[in-house]
Amino acid sequence: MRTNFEPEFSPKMKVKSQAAKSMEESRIAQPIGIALDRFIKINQDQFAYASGELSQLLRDIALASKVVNREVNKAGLIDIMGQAGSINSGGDAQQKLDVLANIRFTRALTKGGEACALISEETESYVDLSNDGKYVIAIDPLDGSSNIDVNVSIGTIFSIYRRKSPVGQPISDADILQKGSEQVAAGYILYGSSTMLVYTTGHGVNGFTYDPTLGEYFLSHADMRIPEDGKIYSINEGSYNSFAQPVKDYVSYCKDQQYTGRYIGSLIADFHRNLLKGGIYIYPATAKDPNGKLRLMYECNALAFVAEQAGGKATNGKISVLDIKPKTLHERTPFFVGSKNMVTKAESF
Ligand code: P6P
Repeated sequence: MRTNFEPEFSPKMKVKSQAAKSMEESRIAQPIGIALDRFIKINQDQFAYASGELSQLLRDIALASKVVNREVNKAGLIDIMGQAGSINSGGDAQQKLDVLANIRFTRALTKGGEACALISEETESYVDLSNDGKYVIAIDPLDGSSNIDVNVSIGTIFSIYRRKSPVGQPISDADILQKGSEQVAAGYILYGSSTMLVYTTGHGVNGFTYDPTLGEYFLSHADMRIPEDGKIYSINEGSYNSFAQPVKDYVSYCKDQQYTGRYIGSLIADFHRNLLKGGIYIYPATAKDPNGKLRLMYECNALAFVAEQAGGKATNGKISVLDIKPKTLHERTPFFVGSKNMVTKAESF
């Protein structure tokens, strides 16, 4: 597959990246086609106090995603389909790719040395990476893994926090149970018809498409903004009978407005489509999941940060997700995320 961007080395690109340098202070995006490494380097200056560790951390995550992407793309070919036979902290049957993705991201982040602790859906407690890294990572290595065997897009979700306790001290709850508003970076990788890395460091949101023939991510969606309004609502209406009345009323409102129902059953796929086209994704409290199904620390916080940085909104139905003080690692929260005006409308119910 030929990439339709100019590869990094073309002289014209050099000129553009000079131009890009002059824009580095603004949120105006760098030129489409710039390679992820160059983009990170140019924008590193926006992180005055980061002497490169955050940049290295983003590179470590991108590297692990390339390995996972390769495994996801051949899942049907070698025997890593189906269940690993083990159970994760949430009681979900672990798919082999879940386990593999968790190993890959943990290994990349451990080797990178920038993260001192790792919070993962796949491990009961946090993992102390016993190094002097300045950052704490919360990650869902492979969300929507029940979709693997049916070839539906799946994703990795990550949040990056600054360590609070002094380096050299043991990791404390203050380092681990941080509010989403404390994130310094967050994003996701979508293993879909193409593989994309979408992330923010608090200066807008940018999307990179992976070119497997070059083994590189290239900027394909610069300065992503979610439309303030949308006509797509994503919710599992199979649980309709156990929704709270206001949620039922909002779903009826969506039908009255003749919105389109789109629910892939893979959070990242639904979120990404709504980010591009406008829409709302809702996973409310249900009889089965009275606090909602999605996890605050390694699913909702990251997507809430991305959504808000793209001009959208994310709440638990009452307050911003980013303001929720986590009490436990794997706690769940109701989740309303997407176009600002749609989330506000849903809250009004
Ligand atoms: P339900 C996948 O298991 C997941 O965590 C999200 O990716 C997805 O949006 C949601 O759960 C689907 O859950 O209960 O609607 O099948």
